[in-house]
Amino acid sequence: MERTSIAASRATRNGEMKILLISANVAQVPYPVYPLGLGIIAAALEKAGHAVTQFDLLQNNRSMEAVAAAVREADPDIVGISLRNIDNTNLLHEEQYIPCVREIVATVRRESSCRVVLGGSGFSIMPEVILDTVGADYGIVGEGEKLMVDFVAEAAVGRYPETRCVRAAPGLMGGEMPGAVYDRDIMRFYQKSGNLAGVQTKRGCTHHCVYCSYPVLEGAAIRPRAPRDVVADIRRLIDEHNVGYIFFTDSVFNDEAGHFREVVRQMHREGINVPWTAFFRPSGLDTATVTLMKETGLHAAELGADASNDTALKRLGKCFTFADIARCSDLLVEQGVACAHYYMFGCPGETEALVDEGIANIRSLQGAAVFIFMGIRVLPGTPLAEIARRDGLFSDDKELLESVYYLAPDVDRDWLEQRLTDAFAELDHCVFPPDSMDAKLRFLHSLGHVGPLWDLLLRKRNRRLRSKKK
Ligand code: B12
Repeated sequence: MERTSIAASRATRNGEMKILLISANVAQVPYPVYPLGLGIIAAALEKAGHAVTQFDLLQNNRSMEAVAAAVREADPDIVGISLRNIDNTNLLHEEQYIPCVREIVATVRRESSCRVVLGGSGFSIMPEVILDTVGADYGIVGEGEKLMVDFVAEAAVGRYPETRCVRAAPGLMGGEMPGAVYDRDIMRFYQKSGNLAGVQTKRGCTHHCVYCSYPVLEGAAIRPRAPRDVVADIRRLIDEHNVGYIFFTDSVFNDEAGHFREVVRQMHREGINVPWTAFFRPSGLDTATVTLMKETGLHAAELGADASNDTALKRLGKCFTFADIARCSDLLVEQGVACAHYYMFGCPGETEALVDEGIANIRSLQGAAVFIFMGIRVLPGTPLAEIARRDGLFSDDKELLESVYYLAPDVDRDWLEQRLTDAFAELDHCVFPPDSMDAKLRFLHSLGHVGPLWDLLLRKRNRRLRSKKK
């Protein structure tokens, strides 16, 4: 630890520091998302006895004047910035969020000489490059609650880390992963877009999908939270915040080890029945499990299918086939659970013939909504990054901050865009480009509709099918 004289510590005798936490996320696709990571860091800092103020940039209309005012009002010893997204991962309509974080850091600097610490999933994917680009002092990579508390405790006595990036080996267990402090005002703002709130039931991902950063972010082993703690979070959201819909933010909800069953049983025991959704892998479900989940409020399932033909599924590192996807989708649909699938085209190994096979497979699905992406965002630390480097898509990791997308060399980009447009234009339940429904979503949310709402696509389609039959 280095001792510093830049900003003298102003900790009180009992070590209490004033911390301003800023959520830098301004993404509104597919809808604005409550800053759960920020709330968890706030919970850990409050528990350690510090005075925490949470500030949300989107709630404040992205105003840098509001950031400046928040810094003046909080007069913080340390500012922590949560960076959730680098970009919107939509090759056809790219949005970059890092310039906005640079502006926040510059604004904080104008108002205060306090240390600025970055964290969050977006940050943790490319920490060094982002730290340099936005000009913050330190960064905490990975799960931040313990390291941020340690950082603040050291700062209170004027000690700071020697390296600018501090890394958490993902390892917090059970009760060490606190529930969030959901800020009342911030929550009220996010409730206007679907009245959803995120809850985490575990961390870690045991899958090996070649493009995915989840194991990099959360580690490759499942670390469950106690089901009782998860249910306590849900209760607080319902009773204290009047939240109407829960999104379980786990990488995959239905883990092979079956922790999800424990969570669902606990919800059932405690009489929870609130609409909820989560990401599911398309295997390991049966009628009895779906029935129990429905009794706790399961309303919609998002299937991380990702590729639409068996060759691409294998090359992505998936351990299921398209037949498995269709079977799981049918099971959910038959049980009355709204089901959405996500597919990427241009996967490794894909040819134009395989694209057509994938389109036919998607068109054969019954009663599910489908979101279609073109290209795969290349993220460092993933096997896809190595494939993309070999294919000459980039040479230095720094370039990955500017969006680099993988598209199979045997598939022509213009051909693919036209093919996907033609294939799905007439189908209400198939969304391409993936953001083409966002304006409609915003309108429905503004009318007070609750949830992610893509199930409305299905209702519209089913209405049309019914009227055709008459
Ligand atoms: C669930 C999820 C969603 C859900 C959210 C549902 C909801 N209502 O909450 C949905 C499906 C809506 C979604 C949408 C999108 N998502 Co998303 N999502 C996730 C996922 C799986 C979990 C996020 C989460 O809540 N985790 C739980 C919280 C507690 O963890 P956390 O925020 O990371 O916080 C921890 C640390 O990061 C750290 N930390 C956080 N803040 C701070 C601050 C400080 C100061 C410190 C020190 C530490 C720290 O400590 C926290 C506790 O340990 C992540 C992948 C992942 N495994 O992280 C992707 C992820 C965040 N999403 C991503 C993306 C791109 C998107 C979309 C843009 C995709 C799209 N085109 O639609 C949108 C944007 C949504 C928005 N408006 O922001 C990317 C972001 C990377 C990038 N390329 O920019 C990720 C990382 C996935 C990936 N591709 O790698 N998403």
